[in-house]
Amino acid sequence: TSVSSLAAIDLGASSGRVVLARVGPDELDLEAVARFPNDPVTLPSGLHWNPLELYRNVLLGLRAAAAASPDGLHGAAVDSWAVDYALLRGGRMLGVPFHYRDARTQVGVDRVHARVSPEELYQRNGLQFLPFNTLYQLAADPLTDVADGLLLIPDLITAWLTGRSTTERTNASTTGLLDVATGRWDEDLIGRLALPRRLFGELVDAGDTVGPLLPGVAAQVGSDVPVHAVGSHDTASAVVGVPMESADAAYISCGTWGLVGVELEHAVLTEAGRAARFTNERGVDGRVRYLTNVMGLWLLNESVREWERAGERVDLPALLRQADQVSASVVVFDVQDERFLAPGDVPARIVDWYVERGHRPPESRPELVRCIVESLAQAFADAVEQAQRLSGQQVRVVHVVGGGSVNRSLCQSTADRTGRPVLAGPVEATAIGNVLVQARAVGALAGDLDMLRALVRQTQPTTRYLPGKGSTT
Ligand code: LFR
Repeated sequence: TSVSSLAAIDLGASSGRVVLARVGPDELDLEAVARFPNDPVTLPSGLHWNPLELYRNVLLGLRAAAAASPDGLHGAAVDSWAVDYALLRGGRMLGVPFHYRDARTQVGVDRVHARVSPEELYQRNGLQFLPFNTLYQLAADPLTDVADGLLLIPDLITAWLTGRSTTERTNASTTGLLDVATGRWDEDLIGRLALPRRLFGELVDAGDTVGPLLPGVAAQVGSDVPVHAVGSHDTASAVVGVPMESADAAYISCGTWGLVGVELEHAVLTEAGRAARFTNERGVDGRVRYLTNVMGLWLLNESVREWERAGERVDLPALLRQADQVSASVVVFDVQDERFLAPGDVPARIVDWYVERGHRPPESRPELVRCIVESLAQAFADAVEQAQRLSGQQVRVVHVVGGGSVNRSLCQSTADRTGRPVLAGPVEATAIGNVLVQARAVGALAGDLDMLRALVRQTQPTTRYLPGKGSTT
C-alpha cells in the first residue's frame, strides 16, 4: 500500500464539487479543486436538472484535479443525490431529466399503489415512502415506452466519461425496484408495474472498476483516469465517511436533506418502521442505512433564495448570528409538513403554519431563521429517538456530517434536544466516503468500514457539543 491521488466528483442538489484527495494508511488530505452551482431549470414540462452543464463542469474539475496531481490520478468516481434518472435509447439521452421536487409524481404514486399496496412494497424494497422514489416517477413517465435503458444521475455521468452503462447498487436501492433481500432487480415487481425490463441494466458494487476514460474524454481532461464505482448515492458515501467508533451511534448527514439514522447489518421491515417512514437503503459493503429523510438545510437555503429572488443580497452567516441572539421563546414547527417540499416561498409557508395553529408567527428574519434551526434540531432529535426504538440499536452519540456540521447553533441545539453528545464533522464526509472506497479498490487502503472510519477519526478534526453545555474542538 502507498499514497494515491483520487478525485471525488460529488454532485449535490444545489452545488457540485470535484475534490482531490491524497489517501494512504496514515494520510487523508482533501482539497476542492472545483466548485460549481447546480441550478435546476423550469421548463413548460416542469422542473428539470441540467445534466449537460453538470457534465461540462465535471470535465473542467477533472482537468483541474489532473493538473494538480503531477504523478497522475489513480482514480475518479461520481456520487450524487438519489432517485433521479435519465432514459436512453441507443445510448442517447431521451428528454431532460426531471428534478425529484417536480410535482408530476402524484399520478405515479396512485398508479403504483393501485397495483401494489404500500405494505407489500415495503416488504419487497424496504424503502420509506417518498413521493419521488424512482418507481413513482417512472409510473408517470411516458418515455419509458420508447426507452431501452435507464441511468441514475451518477451512472449517467460515469457512462459519459467511460462509455460504459452500469447501475451502482447503493443508488439502485433508492429506485424502489431492487429486492431488499437479494440486492437484485425485483423482476416480479417490475413486471407488475408494467415497466419494461430492458430499462434495468447491469448492477455493479462500490469498489468495482468501471473502466478508463473514453479517449476523447481523456484528451479533454489531459490525462487518463480509471473510473470507479463507489457508494454513488451521496448518502451512502457520506455514511462511509462518518467517524463512528462503534455501533451505538446515530448519524445525521445534513445537507439539503437531513438523513437521520443508524447503520445496521440487516434490514428492519416492521410495520412500525414503515409507518414512521424509516428506510432500508443499501450501504457500501452490504450494510443497511436505516434512516429517515428530515427536511434539512433546504428550508434555510430555499428561504435565502426566495429573498434573493426579490433582488436582495442576504448575508447568511450574519443572519445566523442574529438568529442566535433572538430571546423570544421559540415554538417549533413541523419541518416534515409536505408543503415545504416544493421550491418557492418557504418563509410564507412557515408563517402560514404558525397562523393556522393560532401561534404568533416569526416576525423578523432572524426569528424565522431561529425557528428553522430549532425546529430542524427537534426533528433530528425525534428521528434519533425513533431510530433507536425501531431498530433496537442503543444510541449514545450522534454524529453530524456534511454542511450542517459547521452550523454551530444547529449542532448545539441537536445535542440539547437529543440529550446526547454531538460529534460534528467532517463537513466533506461524502467526498471522503467516495475516495476511501476508491483507495481500497486501488489497494492504497485495506480493511472493512471500521478501518476506513478509523482513518477519518485519525486525520479529520471534529467538534464535540455536549447537551446543555457548549462545544470543544
Ligand atoms: C441527499 C439525498 C437523499 C435522498 C435525496 C433525494 O442528497 O440523496 O439521500 O433521499 O437526496 O435524492
